[in-house]
Amino acid sequence: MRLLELQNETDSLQACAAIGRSVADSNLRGWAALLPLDPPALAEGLRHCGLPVLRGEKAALALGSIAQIWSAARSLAESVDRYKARTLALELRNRAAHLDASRPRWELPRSQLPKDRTLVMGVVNVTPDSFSDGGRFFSLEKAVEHALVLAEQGADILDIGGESSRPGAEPIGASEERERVEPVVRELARRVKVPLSIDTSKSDVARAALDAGAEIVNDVSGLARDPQMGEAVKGAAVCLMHMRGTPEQMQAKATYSDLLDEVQRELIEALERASAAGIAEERIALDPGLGFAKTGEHNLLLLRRLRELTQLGRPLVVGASRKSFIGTATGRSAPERLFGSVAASALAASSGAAVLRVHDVAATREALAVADAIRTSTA
Ligand code: PMM
Repeated sequence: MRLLELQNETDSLQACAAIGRSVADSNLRGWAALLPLDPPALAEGLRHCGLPVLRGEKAALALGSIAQIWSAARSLAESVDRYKARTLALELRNRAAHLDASRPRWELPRSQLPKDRTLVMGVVNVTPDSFSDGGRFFSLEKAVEHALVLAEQGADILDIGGESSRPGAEPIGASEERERVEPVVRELARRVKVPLSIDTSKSDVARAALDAGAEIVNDVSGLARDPQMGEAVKGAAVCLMHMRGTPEQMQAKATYSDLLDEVQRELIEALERASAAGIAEERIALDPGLGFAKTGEHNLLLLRRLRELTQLGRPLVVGASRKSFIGTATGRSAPERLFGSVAASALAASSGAAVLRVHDVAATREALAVADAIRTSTA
C-alpha cells in the first residue's frame, strides 16, 4: 500500500494498470491511495469515509487530496475493529501525514544541521576514476584543498569517497580505499566545522573514517553489501541509497515493472536493516540512487515523482549532479553539466529533497536559496 501522485495521463493509465482495471481511465489526477483488495474492509471503509474508490482485479485506488486521504484513514483506523484493516488504515494515515509534514530532521551524532533550508552535501572524490571529476583531487593535499573550498562555498556536509561507483567501475579492496580516505577525513576533521560523511559500502572503511572524525556513513548499497556494516555504523548517522547489485553489474538490473513501488519497497528493506542494527530512525536519510541500476528515463521519473518518496517519513538525499541523464538532456559532457545539474537540484528541492549531493556547491547554494524562497513563500 502506498500513495501515488497522478500528474498526467501516463500516471493515470499506469495506476489503472496497477490495480488491474480493464477499462483504463486517463483522466485521474491528484493523489490516490493504492490499496490491496484484502481485507475488503479497507477500500470499503475508505469509501464509507467519503473517498471515491476505483476497484480493479488486483487492487483498488482511493482518490482525494492528501488531507482527505489522511482524514479518511484516521476515521477508519478509529472505527474499524478488524486488526488487519486497522493496521493498514494507520499506515495509510502515517504515510499521508509524512507527505504533508515539513521535512523531517536528520539528526547527526555531534553536529546540528541547519533546519531552515535545503542542504548541500559537497562531493569530495579521492579517486582516480570517478565519472565527472575522476583524478582531479587524487592526493591528500588536493582533496583537502578542494574540500576546504567547498566548505567555504557553503557546503553543509562534505561527502568523502575513495571508490568510484560509476557504472562498470571495478571494485577496489578495503585497505586501498581506506588509505585513500582516512587521511583526508582526519585532516578535514581538524580543519573544518562542517560534518563529514564517508561514502563507502565497506565496514572497515566506515569504521576507520568514523574514528578519524566522520559522523555520517553514506552507503550506496543501503547496508546490503557488507554484513558487518550495521555494526560498524551503530553510533553514526546514515544515508541509505537505493541500488541493485554492484556498480560493476548494476545497469543489467535496471528493469522494473513499477519503478516507484519497487524503489520504495527496497528502501523500506534498507530501513529495516538499519533498524535491526539498532540505528535510531532520526539518524537515517534515504536516497533514490539516481543512476544506480536506473536508466535515464528512470532517473527522470524518480525526480518528477520524488514527492511520493517523502511518505516514507525520512529526509531525502538526491544526487543528480553531472549524471549522464543531464548530459542526455543538454548534450553536455560531464564537467560541463553545471546548469543542468543546478536545475535538477532546484526541482528536487521543490519536490521534497532535503539534501542535494553536488559537485558545484556555490552555484547550487544560490539556486537553492531561490528555490527555498519560492517554496516557503507565504504572501
Ligand atoms: N552518487 C554517486 C556516489 N555516491 N551517494 C549518494 N547518497 N547518492 C548518489 O546519488 C551518489 C552517491 C556517484 O557520483 P560521483 O561519482 O560523482 O560521486
